[in-house]
Amino acid sequence: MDSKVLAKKWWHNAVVYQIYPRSFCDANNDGIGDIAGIISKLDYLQQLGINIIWLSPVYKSPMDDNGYDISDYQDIAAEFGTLAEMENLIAEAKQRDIQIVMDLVVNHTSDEHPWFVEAKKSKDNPYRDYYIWRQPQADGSAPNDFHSYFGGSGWEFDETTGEYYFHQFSKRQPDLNWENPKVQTEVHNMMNWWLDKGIGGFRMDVIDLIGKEIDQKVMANGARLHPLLQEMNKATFGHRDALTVGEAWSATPEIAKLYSDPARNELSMVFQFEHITIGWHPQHGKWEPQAFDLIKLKKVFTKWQTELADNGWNSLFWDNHDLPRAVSKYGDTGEFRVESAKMLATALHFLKGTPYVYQGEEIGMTNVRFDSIDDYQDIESLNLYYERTAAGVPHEKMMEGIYANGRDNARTPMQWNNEINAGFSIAKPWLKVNPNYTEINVQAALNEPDSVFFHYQKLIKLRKEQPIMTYGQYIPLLEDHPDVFAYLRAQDDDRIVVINNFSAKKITLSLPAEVQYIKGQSLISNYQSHHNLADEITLQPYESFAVAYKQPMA
Ligand code: TEU
Ligand code: CA
Repeated sequence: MDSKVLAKKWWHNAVVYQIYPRSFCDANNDGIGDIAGIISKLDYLQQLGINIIWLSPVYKSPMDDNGYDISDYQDIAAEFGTLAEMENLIAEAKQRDIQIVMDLVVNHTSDEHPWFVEAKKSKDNPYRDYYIWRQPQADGSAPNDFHSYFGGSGWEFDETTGEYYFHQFSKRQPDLNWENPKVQTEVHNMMNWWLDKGIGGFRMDVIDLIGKEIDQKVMANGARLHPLLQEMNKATFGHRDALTVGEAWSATPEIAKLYSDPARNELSMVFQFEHITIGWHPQHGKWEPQAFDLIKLKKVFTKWQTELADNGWNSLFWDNHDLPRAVSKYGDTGEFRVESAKMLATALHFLKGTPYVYQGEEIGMTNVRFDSIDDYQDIESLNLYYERTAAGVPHEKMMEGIYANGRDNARTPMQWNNEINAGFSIAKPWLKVNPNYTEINVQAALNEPDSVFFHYQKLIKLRKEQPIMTYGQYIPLLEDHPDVFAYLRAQDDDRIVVINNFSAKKITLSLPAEVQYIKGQSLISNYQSHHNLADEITLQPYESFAVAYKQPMA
């Protein structure tokens, strides 16, 4: 029954907490979150029990894409603080047994990065080949019809040198040319500079795109991708026992194993997004969300749990700074907000892999519906709003797309208490606070022993106590049930059965033979505790629980 024994890693049973610095906590009251604000909340994160913080970019940047456009990789944006404060954050976190994982954004730089400023000067500038330039077509138009993820062409014309440069995101985020060995060395040196400062590893932005083959129109998973990652591993974090997670929207289980099979010396794991994109429209993507289909979602989880069971490692997440809030997408933001938020946490955290908690998820924060497009800040939402409405998409329809999947849903200020601006800042925040902060906030959660916060705290503690949660085999149950996500974890004769009602309905369920009449111990639940099971059970709306038991000898 046991899965192949993996060399144990310090991060195998860790839980990661993602911080979006602009929206976490504003210590100097300029309306923008900062590093001093993060330091002031480390005790709160220690109480939650997390061991790793993934810190979204804090580097110098003109903030065209909120820091995912970096102009100096080895300095801190003034609005976030100073290098000394960053070093203090690393030290203060370590004192609380928390490692800092930095965001590595090297598919592209900012157009204000000195490399690009130089590269634009002339065709024979020594930095020219740090980026991707092509001649215009005979009629002066762009080299090809590649479309940027943020709308418009992926090619921008540069008057000075009469050539186009390539950018997969905004035109102020020119793509780096990873075929240039100088670029590789620059990035490796920068990564070692940060590792020498005591960080615990890197989250790697759109890492699947660095191996692109422009002229063959291969953007992701190009032939050079994995050799580049193996060289990066060898030159930087490979001998440092660091956690590395690559953002790879194009990953399949096969490809994910190439990244995360320890024998290949590439990364610890990847973020894959199949459980996200199944809810998107095949052509119009996230702007025309599709009806939720639990059976489809379960199939995706079972595929990834099963295919990466023995070699490779999964990341587990519902939320991040680009995605809508899970309780709004899969749960209920009204009567059953707390129950559904807890259910989603249990359903995810008992799976095999490394769980990620996005700031605010631990208190059940929800999506937001701002009245006007002018209230939105996200470059992707704004660009696509104007591009799609100009192409005839009705305003209301596009706003529904933004309400459902826009990135600002995840970026409203963290809700610390029910005072002004939710305790995020005394000053007017850079993005409006979600008005439900009066009810949903950390202070209220800490004052309520049965809150979503303490549910996450318990799940994180259980993962440290129950090796089966980390290394146990995953076995799907009730795969065809339209409203219940149930599965087993198995290690030797230890078992955990996990049952989750994804609907607001009461459901009477015939239990699978494997778990009928088991006598066990309740590990966690969001209604009453369950220790022993019979042959059937009636689940309350969004009811969710996990029971540990011994497999009766055959
Ligand atoms: O995201 C990659 C990416 O494709 C998403 O930005 C995109 O929004 C997608 O539609 C998901 O909703 C990474 C970062 O996470 C994101 O914040 C950056 O904007 C992007 O790369 C460029 O650096
Ligand atoms: Ca600030």
